[in-house]
Amino acid sequence: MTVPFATRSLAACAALFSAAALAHVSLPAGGAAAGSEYDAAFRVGHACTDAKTTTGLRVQVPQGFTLVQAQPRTGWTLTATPREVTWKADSAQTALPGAERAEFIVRGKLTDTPGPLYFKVLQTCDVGSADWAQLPVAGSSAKLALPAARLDVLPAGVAAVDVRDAWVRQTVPGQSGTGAFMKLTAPSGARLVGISTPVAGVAEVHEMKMEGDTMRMREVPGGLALPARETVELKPSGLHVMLMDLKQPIAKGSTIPLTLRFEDAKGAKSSLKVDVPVGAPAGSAPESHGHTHN
Ligand SMILES: [Cu+2]
Repeated sequence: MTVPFATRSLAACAALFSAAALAHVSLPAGGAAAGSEYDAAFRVGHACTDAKTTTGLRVQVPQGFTLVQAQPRTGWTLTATPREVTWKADSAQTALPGAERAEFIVRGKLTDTPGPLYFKVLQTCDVGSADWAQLPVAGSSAKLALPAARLDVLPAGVAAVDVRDAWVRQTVPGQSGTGAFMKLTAPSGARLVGISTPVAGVAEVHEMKMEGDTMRMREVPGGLALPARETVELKPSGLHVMLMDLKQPIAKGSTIPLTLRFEDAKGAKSSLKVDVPVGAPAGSAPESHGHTHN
């Protein structure tokens, strides 16, 4: 069925609107290493209900986070005490428009004890305010209307990297290699330096490069850099994980365990094990050309 253009663009607008309405003041997923110095970047992606701009943000510093410094914002007044950091727009002109995203960054030293930390954030707007201060209730999975920002403090060796929308391409009989795709975000920055899986003899991160008229792939030299808080997407015809020397067919409906190994800027090693479903997710564009390796 063909969707008329007008209907499709309306649907896209509705999707954008609802995503904005559901957004929270939050920290990037992926967590942070216990004992590390961490830039908590609070993302504000919308104003309060019925408001047009965000005019202030107050972050309560939880136990387990020792404030080092807060990042000033042009046109805003910053006040910081060990327990509280506040930014306030100097005028309506410097307030944050509802449709704009911004990060408010607080650097601190994290506790050595792994576990979740919750930052309560009060967002004030041209009209009203939103108190992002609700904590999860033990034993309840009910969705909170105004959740506090959560940070997962991770034990040593567990990678502070968020892995999303991962999938592995299924194989046809006789195929010896395939690709794995995902979105990776490292809140504090990291480098993907190795991959392993029991289903493949070799697993590498590949990049695609034009050589004359030919698209070729090769292993990313020195590992794949994941800049802090930037999402790096591995996708068909772009960066990808190449699984070679397959030991079994990769069947749709199964899952493939992948172990991703990372290093941070100081050389500290960590890893993450993910179970990746086989088959392109619904809505993703099918690959237009074959994926060969040489
Ligand atoms: Cu490849």
